[in-house]
Amino acid sequence: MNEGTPDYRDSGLEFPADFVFGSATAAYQIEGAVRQDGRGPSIWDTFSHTPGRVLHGHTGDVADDHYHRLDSDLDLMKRMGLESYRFSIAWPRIQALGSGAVNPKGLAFYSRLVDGLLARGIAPIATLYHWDLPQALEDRGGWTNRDTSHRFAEYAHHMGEALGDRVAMWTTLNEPWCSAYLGYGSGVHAPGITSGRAALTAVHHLNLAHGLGLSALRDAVARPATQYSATLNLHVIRGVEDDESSPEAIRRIDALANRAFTGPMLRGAYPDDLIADTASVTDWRFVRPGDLELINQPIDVLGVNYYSTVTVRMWDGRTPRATADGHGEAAGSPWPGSTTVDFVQQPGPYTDMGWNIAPDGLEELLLSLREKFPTLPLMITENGAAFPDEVVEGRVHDERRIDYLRRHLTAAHRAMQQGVDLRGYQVWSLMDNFEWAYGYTKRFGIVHVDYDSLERTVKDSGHWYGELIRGRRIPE
Ligand code: IFM
Repeated sequence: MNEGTPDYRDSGLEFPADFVFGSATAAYQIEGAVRQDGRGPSIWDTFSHTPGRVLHGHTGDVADDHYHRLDSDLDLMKRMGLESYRFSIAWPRIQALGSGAVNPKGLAFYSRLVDGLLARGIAPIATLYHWDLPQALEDRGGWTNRDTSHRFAEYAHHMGEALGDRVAMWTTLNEPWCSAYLGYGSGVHAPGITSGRAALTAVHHLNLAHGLGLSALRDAVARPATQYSATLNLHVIRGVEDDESSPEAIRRIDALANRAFTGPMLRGAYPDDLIADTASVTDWRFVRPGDLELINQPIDVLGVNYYSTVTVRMWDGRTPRATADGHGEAAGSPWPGSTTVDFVQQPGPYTDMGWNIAPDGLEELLLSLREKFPTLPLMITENGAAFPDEVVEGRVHDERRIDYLRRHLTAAHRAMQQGVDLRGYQVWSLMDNFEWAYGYTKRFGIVHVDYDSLERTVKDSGHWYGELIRGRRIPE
């Protein structure tokens, strides 16, 4: 590889012995069994059953039927050689209405999952919230209601008590950006609300839930080696060459997408420019005295989800706007107070999501996090690509996914060589699954799922990843 202009297609690069290679999923995307064993409805059940919300009317009712195939899925992970498995817990399985007594059958499922992982030598990484809010809480305002943050802390405490002796690493929230801005701003995700004010209120209550949840977990867990984290989908934002408006657009999107979370969580303050940019939308009076101290809890690792970059400029109101920002046709805007930022089509190649493949963005992100938070260890908690894979004579030849993974692992390795304290990498995703508003039309798995028979087939990328884990180096 030429050091001047890396193409990131490297092989042979070695990873340290304690670097954890695994893969990730989320409850609603794989479990199915949505009405079984006392699980209550979540906002994604409601949303997906509302006509027009999800492509082809797909729902998570069956998904990968992981709930019923737990043991064989665990065996599959073991055969693939995974060292960790990042899963999420469906809050409505634990508390059907989002509060009150816990459902023993819900707990039993996750307890069996954690035991099954440990028995196979796979470290459990548990996410408490990956978007499936109990519908009963949404009926009282969801993340726009401060009480939801307190209910989340109660749920976190229950989970810490139940699984805290065995879970290696806890993550409070997955991608609160999506929960807040896509759920309450653009409305392309559940609960489908389109209000800038609601989105910013949700941002704060999600941050508060993170802080309260982390404290509640720590109180409940006695295991000294346990690690605590949050997972953010930080945006890598680029400007349009020679466009004078780009720096302003970059600053605005950085404030909304990145610093709205890293500010309170890691520095104990919302950025002044974020408050100013959104002044026409809200006065932020939902931030009460003492909240920022509650949110600013120490974490052991920051989870980083990375897929692609965005390129922005300010829209002048006259010329036609460029493209949307890769999150589907939005009725509302996911950018409260900055709706005139224009998201420009980026150079390819692209994945099946239309997202540009940019491993340099991952290297840049990891380096910039090290610069901003020098003592904070990082873990890539999601990275991967959707392609339209097919099983042909029992095999899935997903060369493009292997290429994507190779290039992003090369980027991660390069960042580590430059001093980034990166602890692990979790491929998104273990298996094809319900891709939210896109239903089952986008395949991210390193394992193929036939949605008629639910048969699993390890893709070539899954075999390649297994080889990487065994050798601790990027294979040919
Ligand atoms: O499928 C999602 C996941 O739930 C959260 N991060 C991004 C993935 C791909 O869109």
